[in-house]
Amino acid sequence: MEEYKLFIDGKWVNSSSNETFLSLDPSNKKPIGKFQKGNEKDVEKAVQAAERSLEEWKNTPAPKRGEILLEASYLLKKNKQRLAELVTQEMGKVIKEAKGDVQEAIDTFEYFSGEGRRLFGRTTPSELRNKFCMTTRIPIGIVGLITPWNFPTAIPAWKLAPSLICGNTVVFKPASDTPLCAIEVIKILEEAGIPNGVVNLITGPADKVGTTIIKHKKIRAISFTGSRATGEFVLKNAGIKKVGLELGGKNAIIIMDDADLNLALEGVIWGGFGTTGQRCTAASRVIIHEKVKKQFEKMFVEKTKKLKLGNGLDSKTDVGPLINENALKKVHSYTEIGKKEKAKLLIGGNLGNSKGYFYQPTIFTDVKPNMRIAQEEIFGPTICLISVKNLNEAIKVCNSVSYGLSSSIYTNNISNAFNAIKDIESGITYINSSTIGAEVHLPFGGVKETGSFREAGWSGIEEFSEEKTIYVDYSGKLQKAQIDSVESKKK
Ligand code: UN1
Repeated sequence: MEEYKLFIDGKWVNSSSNETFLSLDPSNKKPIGKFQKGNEKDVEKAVQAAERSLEEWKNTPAPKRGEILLEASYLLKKNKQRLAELVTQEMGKVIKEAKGDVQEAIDTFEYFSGEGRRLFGRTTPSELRNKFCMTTRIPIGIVGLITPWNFPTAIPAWKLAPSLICGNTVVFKPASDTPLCAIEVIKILEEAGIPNGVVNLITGPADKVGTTIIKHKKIRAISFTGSRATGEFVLKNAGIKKVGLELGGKNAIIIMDDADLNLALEGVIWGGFGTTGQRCTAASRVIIHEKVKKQFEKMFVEKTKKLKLGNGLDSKTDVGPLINENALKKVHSYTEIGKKEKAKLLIGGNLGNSKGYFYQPTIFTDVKPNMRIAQEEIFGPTICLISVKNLNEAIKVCNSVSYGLSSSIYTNNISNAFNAIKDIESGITYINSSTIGAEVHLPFGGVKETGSFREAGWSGIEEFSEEKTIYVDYSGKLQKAQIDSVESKKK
């Protein structure tokens, strides 16, 4: 079995721990490679390399940095099929979605390469004569990126591309369930010509690698996507750093009585069971108008019955495995919780084929908004149906959770749609489409306990740079803001 290395200062090296861990294919539990169990010393070396390379990288013209990102985007495209198969193998999502994952990485590198010729600042008039005011974007310095396993190429790209175009250097820790996908992304950056030390990759355990990155004084920003518990740990331990957190969701699709139910059903299946429910944006609640509840339940169960569970490389598979044993236990424990809470199990609720970490697509109905299955993030193929009397109640139920990432409403009534846009508490709202499928050139992120981070799109630039304010006084005399400007008005 192949043994993979850490990437520090442009070289692939062993960890000083001399220990490795395995990454498994979740569809058959077979190992796909050996990876370095990085530790504090490795992170320290990575930080030193990132520090050494910072001066040269931040002084490289941004359009030149952009050329490397564009090349990375081309190389990802060239390797799309191979990488997508790897995403399926290491993470489990079906091949069509795995291609989408890689495409999201391609698009992200392409988008941010263009930002190298923008990175706009602003100019604005001064309150004084012969004085010029403007802002410019400057790098933060060394940034620490910690990514989850559910989008093993796309989310690293979301964080790497804006970090790099803004002139930062990077210490990157990928999730231990998908180290190989991360290594492949870094290999592509290496091939695209990223200078030594600008990007450093450390695989390994959270308590050694993650914690050291989070606490490190020389790392000036942390960007983290993952669980709420870890997000809280980041906040408590990062010290005075820029911190960006994306901590999940309990996203709802609202279906009104005037909706196209067939369209809504497709959106629910795609948003709830796509990626086996393992997206931060997954639709895990369906808030349905009571008038159409019975009819929708029937359609929903019929369609769910036909979904084929299996290895994602098989083109006939609709739903792949969960990521690992713990995820399987967690998802099943929520089925038990739902039953205890007296929600009605319509379909599923059991483990699938035990060769891998499979779980049946599961639907609960007659769910009350305050039940745990309707409040907590399950991160699996479990959907809760909650019935409501009108839009006001639907929005109230939608907002009754602590998260606020994505949301959706199916309606053919324009005022329902606009009221939902105005009143739903979430970072993203879709009208007549599911809760998933964000595009890379728009801001992505949530409100409330999802964290107020925005990445991707123009927000990625704001997140991974600092704004510097510049005043140029060419009057040749001492001019005092707030004082002379008021005096000259009086004259
Ligand atoms: C995530 O689940 O953390 O909008 C990211 C979507 C994808 C990204 C999801 N483009 O569902």
